[in-house]
Amino acid sequence: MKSYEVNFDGLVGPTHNYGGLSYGNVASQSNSQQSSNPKEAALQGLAKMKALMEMGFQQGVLAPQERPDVGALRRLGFSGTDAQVIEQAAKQAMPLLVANCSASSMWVANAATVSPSADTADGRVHFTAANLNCKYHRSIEHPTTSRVLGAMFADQKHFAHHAALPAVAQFGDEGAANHTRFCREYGEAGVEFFVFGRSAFDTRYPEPQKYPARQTLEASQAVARLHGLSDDGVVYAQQNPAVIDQGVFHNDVIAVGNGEALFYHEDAFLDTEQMLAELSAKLAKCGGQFKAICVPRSQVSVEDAVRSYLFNSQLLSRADGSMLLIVPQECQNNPRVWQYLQELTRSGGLIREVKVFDLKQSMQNGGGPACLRLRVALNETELAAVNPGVIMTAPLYGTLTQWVDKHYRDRMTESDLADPQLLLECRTALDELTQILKLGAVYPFQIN
Ligand code: SUG
Repeated sequence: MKSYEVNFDGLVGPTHNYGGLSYGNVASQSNSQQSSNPKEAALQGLAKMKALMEMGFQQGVLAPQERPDVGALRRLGFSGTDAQVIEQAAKQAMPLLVANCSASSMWVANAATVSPSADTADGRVHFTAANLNCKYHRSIEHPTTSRVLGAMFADQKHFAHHAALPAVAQFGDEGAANHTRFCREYGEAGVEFFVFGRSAFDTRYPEPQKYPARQTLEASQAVARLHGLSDDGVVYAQQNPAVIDQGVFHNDVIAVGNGEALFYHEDAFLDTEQMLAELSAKLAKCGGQFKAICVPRSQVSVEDAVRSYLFNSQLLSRADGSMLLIVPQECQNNPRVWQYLQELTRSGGLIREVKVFDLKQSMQNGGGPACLRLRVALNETELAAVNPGVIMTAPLYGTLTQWVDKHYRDRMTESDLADPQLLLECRTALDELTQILKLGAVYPFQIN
């Protein structure tokens, strides 16, 4: 049976803004308080989805969340009508209003961890919504994420959904941003690679000194258990704490895998040799041949990797077995990274082509091409069981761009978030969106 990697991209929500909310994420911190352009952000994301669809890849779309999150503000003690809740929060605790307005659900690599049916004990595709417990503004995403994923992958014969892990730092889980899968074919059993930043219960693992390590080993192990993965089908590796301290807040800022290949920076991991040997041995048991593509620090420094987001790229398989790298424009703007990419594609290795996308609006908050997509490997039967409303087509692209043009503002600053009109605009837009994507009622304002 045919199988595919389907990329579900997060549609940028109407409140996209630069809140400076993510300590440890260099772009988020350095662009704090700049004015944003939500309309441009959403159109940039849609342009990438359309381009991949036109290249022949399977492409889907994941809906944004309701923001401002008035329910979350109420849980923090603000009361009255919805407009009064926003007004009080703006007056008394602007940082809380900003956090409750974040459009951060666009980075759907953090929405969930997904295990394809070929890897799981019950032969279903498993999803665990990420608790995103390290940052308040992201920790409020998972209830709606679960409802949206449930509406997209509703058929229980093929899809199993797990609630987010306990919402404590010891089980900090950032979803697919710290998870990669290696396989020969997408439909065959593979090796799931879980990368963690620290251990919550075992003091032998070193920790970063400056910035938080968001993903714990214990969270990764819990997800592997929930999904029914076999020991032979799993490899755990620790991120180098020194790179977390340089701004690598997720492993997908310094490594990306696809098929049998791992493209990574020399300084990305601890115990790299042992990890490569384990990946190679376990993939061989699945009939695959592991291929490591290491980028040496002498050619690209960690700083350049973080600035350019070279590794936050999408590594895609082409029909002839070679691979294509989707990178953000920031890679082209960095002479050392661009030089490296020229040499890489000319070398006759696995990665033959690089395509550049302008995703500046998202990049300025630390979200590149890979952050914006959730990969779901599906066989033909499973793909047919996905809600067809969320699969990208030329007409859907047209409808969504019109929807963005109609509802989104082209400028947003902190003071705009206090405008009670913004809440109404967002709800009107999202109500229409659930009809476009045929999701049913998934937002708090639709179900409460
Ligand atoms: O969690 N930025 C996100 C970026 C997530 C990127 N995802 C992956 N690497 N997969 C984060 O730090 C910034 C929001 C703000 O500052 O307004 C933010 O949440």
